Amino acid sequence: MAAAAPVPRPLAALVGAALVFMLAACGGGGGGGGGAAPSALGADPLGGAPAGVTLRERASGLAGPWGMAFLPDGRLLVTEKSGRMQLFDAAGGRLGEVSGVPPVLNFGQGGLLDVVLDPAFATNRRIFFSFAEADAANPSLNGTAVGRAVLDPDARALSQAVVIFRQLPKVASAGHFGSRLAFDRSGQLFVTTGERLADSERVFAQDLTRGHGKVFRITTDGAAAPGNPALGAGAQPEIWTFGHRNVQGAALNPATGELWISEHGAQGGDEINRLRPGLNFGWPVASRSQEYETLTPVGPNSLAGMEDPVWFWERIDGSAWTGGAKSSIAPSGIAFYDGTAIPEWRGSLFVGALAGQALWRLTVSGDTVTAQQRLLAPLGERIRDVEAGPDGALYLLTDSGRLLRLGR
Ligand SMILES: [Ca+2]
Repeated sequence: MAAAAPVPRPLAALVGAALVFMLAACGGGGGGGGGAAPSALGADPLGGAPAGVTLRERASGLAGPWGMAFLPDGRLLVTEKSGRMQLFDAAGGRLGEVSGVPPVLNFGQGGLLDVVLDPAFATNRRIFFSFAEADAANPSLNGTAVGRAVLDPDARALSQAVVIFRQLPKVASAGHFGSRLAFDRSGQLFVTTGERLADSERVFAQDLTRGHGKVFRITTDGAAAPGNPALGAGAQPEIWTFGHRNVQGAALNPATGELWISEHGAQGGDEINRLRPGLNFGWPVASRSQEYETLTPVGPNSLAGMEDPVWFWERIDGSAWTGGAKSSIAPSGIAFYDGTAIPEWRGSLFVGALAGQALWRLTVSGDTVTAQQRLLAPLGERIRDVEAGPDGALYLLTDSGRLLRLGR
């Protein structure tokens, strides 16, 4: 594969630029916490970022925020893993809970996960959300599912909620549900999942008759989308790509219209992949991961007929692996920056890191990543989701319950 060797970034290089971390007043009732006065962090949390970019806290006190979607009026829907959906105004004021979210399975890594708007939201007010769902007949079994509902004109309640898609078969596991949602340019919906973590389950990421470790592409009614690849007899027709481990980031590349995803490796081997229909992304046959317990490689780095990632991490700080135990950034939500407010960032892919407690900026040229930059490491936050806002800023959700705005 052709990814350039990652460049170590000494901490000293992160210090000294003219950038100030601002704690904006936390607006709105129930926001919880929130410093009132702007305060300097004392060091540049963005190392190398353009001058004048600031990080501000817009809200805090969320309980396990997981996904977000901007409404056309600038208000923001935020999911919480427990099953709540919250609405914020443009300034980060909490407007309250959105009622009518169907019950979800809040278990292990599962819960209420991502949320996206219908491309025709302005006229149909439909939203889609992914979540973990227990099996109706056997509650020990579970899987990822996708719901659709109509948001009322005040954006305070859902109605007409239906489940349009289920990852099948359901299995007994607390891990690796994925899940992100993204629409393509033709109005079809990508649904990312995971391979359910257990050694006995992960092999099925290579099994086209099962929903483990797949990215699906469906219509807004949940059927297999037109144009999906023909993958042979017995293959689930909703499958777009396979051989994935746990896909918790997904974004359409604005330059090409193709879906890019982030994917957790095991011990090391976190990936960014560019998807094309019918391709096999290798897990658990080819990877740059090590097994957690033994540190033995999970297959070779590459195999014929399987896709290498466009970018990978084998060390938590982005440095090159030189032997011994690998480490993981644990990538979650991703977003391409297509705004005009920060021209230097146009075309970049931003990747939130959980274990890695950073925001990675990848410079993308065509189908390849040409450089990486590790941002916000001094902040010490697990970054769960990243979205580009209508104001040209980046919005971040942290596991500590904060909504952050990074922009001018
Ligand atoms: Ca892979």
